[in-house]
Amino acid sequence: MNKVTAVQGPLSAEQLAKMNAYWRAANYLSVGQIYLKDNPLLERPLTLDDVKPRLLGHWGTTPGLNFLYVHWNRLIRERELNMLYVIGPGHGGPGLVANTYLEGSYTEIYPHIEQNRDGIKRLFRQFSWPYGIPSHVAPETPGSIHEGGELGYSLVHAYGAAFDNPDLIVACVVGDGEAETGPLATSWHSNKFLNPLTDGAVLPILHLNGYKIANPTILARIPHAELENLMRGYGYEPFTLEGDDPAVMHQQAAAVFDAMLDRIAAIQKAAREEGSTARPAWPMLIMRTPKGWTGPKFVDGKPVEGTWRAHQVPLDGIFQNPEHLAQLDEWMRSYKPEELFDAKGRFRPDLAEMAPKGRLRMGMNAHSNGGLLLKPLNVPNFREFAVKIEGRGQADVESTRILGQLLHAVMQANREQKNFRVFGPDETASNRLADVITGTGKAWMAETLPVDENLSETGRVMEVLSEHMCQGWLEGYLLTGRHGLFNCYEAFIHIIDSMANQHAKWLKVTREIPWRKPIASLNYLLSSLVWRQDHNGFSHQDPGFIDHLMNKKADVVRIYLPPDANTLLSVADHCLRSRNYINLIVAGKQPAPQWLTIDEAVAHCTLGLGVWPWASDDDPEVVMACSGDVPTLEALAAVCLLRERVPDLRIRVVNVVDLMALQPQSEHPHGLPDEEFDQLFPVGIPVVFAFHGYPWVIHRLTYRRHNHNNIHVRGYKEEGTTTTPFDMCVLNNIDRFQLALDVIRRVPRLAPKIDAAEQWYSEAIQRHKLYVAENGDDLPEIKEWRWPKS
Ligand SMILES: Cc1ncc(C[n+]2csc(CCOP(=O)(O)OP(=O)(O)O)c2C)c(N)n1
Ligand SMILES: [Mg+2]
Repeated sequence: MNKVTAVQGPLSAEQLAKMNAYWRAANYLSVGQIYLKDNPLLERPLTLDDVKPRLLGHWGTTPGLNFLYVHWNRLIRERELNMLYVIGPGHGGPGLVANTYLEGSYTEIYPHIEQNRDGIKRLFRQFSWPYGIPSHVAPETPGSIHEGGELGYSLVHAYGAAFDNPDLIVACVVGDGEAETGPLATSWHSNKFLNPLTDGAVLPILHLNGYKIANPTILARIPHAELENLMRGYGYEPFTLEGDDPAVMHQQAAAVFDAMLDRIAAIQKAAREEGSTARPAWPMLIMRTPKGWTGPKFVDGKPVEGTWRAHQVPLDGIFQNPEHLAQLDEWMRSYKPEELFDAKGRFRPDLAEMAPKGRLRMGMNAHSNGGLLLKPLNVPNFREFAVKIEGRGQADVESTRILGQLLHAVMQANREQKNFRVFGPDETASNRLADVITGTGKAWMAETLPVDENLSETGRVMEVLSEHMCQGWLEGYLLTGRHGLFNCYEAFIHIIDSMANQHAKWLKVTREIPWRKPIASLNYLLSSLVWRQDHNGFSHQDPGFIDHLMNKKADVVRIYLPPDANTLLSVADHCLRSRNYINLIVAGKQPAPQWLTIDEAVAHCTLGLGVWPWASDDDPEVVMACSGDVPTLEALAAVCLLRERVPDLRIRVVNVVDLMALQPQSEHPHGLPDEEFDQLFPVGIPVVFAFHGYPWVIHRLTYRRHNHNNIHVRGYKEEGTTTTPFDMCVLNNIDRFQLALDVIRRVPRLAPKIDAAEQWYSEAIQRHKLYVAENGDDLPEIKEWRWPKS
């Protein structure tokens, strides 16, 4: 392995030998991280005292990743490439740490990891060590925008990074196991959205090491021609690199990468200089190398290199088995560390100089620390789009349509700096955001027909029926310093629950890493909501993404339920300008009454929740709380019913826009101080709360509040079908009659009225049910109900 004989190819003999030495150094440092806590340069025979007590890490994927790093370094230097390296199998963390150390980035960012023996010792010791660094490519790893812990998102992140970055090349390793995941399988189609004129390039490498943890991979066990055809079918031009002899492989790799980069350059030239608008077949590489390449070939008589057994720690049980210790010693010495590091432990200068310099080093690429490049989004004055309120609740407006107008203006205002995109799974128009498409177009590099509308090679709205792709593209886009918004049907956003988890984790950790600069927030707009699935029914009814996000760190998540268009504008403006959050905005698209003037909306959103004085009495006996547009409508209608039935009842209406304000301040930065909460919801006063989502969300948020025992919540309780909007409320007991009855039941002095109220409730619901069954629509008095004009 170490004796690299000259083989014909683009590399000179010296270059080949040095590249191989560099690769040996990266592999040596990778193995060292997994195993050693001392004796970093193997200056004495290994003893058990040198070995970590817990061997935690993944070797199998690492030598392949290291091999590519060395080759990217050559190409970056020779071609002055601006290159980002995205690693799908992020469990190959030791490799990325090793390489960023060798190129000097690591020491620059973490000066205590010096370029000497002590530094290497610390480098080894910190890996997978309590309070050290994670075993995966993580936010702590320089050069990374991708954790890779949860497999499946590498390619979509790579594309997200490449959009609107015409000078960037994103080399992306896809694990052959990772390639079996749903998100990755669909991500190949991203090439139908990448424009060589205005976007950068993605260079996918399918790392066909043949195995996952315990099984072969599908793509390694189909005929090579079938695999090539699969890639051709996805629209790529497949190249292949196969073998295990380093000398041959370095030459072949250099030749194949030269060819692939020439191909990328030709595609870009055709688009940028020759006016070609054709969708190109971008090159991709199938790299067939052994799993655990250069590691132990056999352990305890069983084959390891080139098999699934190489996945994690090929030699375990070192403390029980002296033979394994000897084998580790032999394996590590096979890289000849004494030839790679000088007596002080410094990487040999003639090898070190093979790395690119400054920002060209992949560990230092500014795109991997997107906050460095982040330009603030130009957000035009949202007040210009305000809905005029002439009488509360009188006009019906589609709130998201108003937001669409703002988003359109945002798109125009950032046309020059090209750093804003809107993503959605085929529902942007359905969610009434069509204005953002007008004049902007939807990105589309595939075929178009005369019947198509608004498809454009330079479109900035990204629509694909894959929530995974929308989410992944947006993440890649944000992590490289841009802005965006993901609009989705409420029920189906759950498809990316897990991706949202991972992004939340990334944000949580980066907040604690000083050199990671803040990035734009990930903004979700959920529309097509649970309450208004008139034609779609039960399958489309699920407000549970709120519950899901609530589990995340309070520092990271914000959840807003604007009740009308003006509050939606104010919330959206705030979210688009924010940093390092996941903002969830839940807002309806159906025509709905409008409540607040724009000034009131801004004031209300600033507080997050508050009394609506125009609907409230002084010295309340009951609080009618509401959050979400439909619950707000029902709560206000209930207030009117109560004023008719119990004219002397004193009611306070509190609306909640910022859900997190309900939590105590100790739990969330937006939490309302207890004294203020007690003023809104006085101790001893019953609260009837109409909530957009699952009712226990409100209990969870308020359980430490003094008045919690008096908070009674109505919300979605998993009752649904294809029915009328008001019947949905009735089915889930959040309708105005139920809320009014709840109030009568809860206010002590109204106890004598309960029987009559229950009778009244039954009659009202019966009348409603009969009418709906007969007419297929809601009662006119329900549909046409308006807040009384003052
Ligand atoms: C979504 C997901 N499912 C399962 C795992 C557990 N896991 C970690 S590594 C691995 C095998 C990965 O195989 P491959 O992508 O081929 O990577 P490599 O062979 O390069 O290690 C699995 C299943 C995971 N990390 N993510
Ligand atoms: Mg594999």
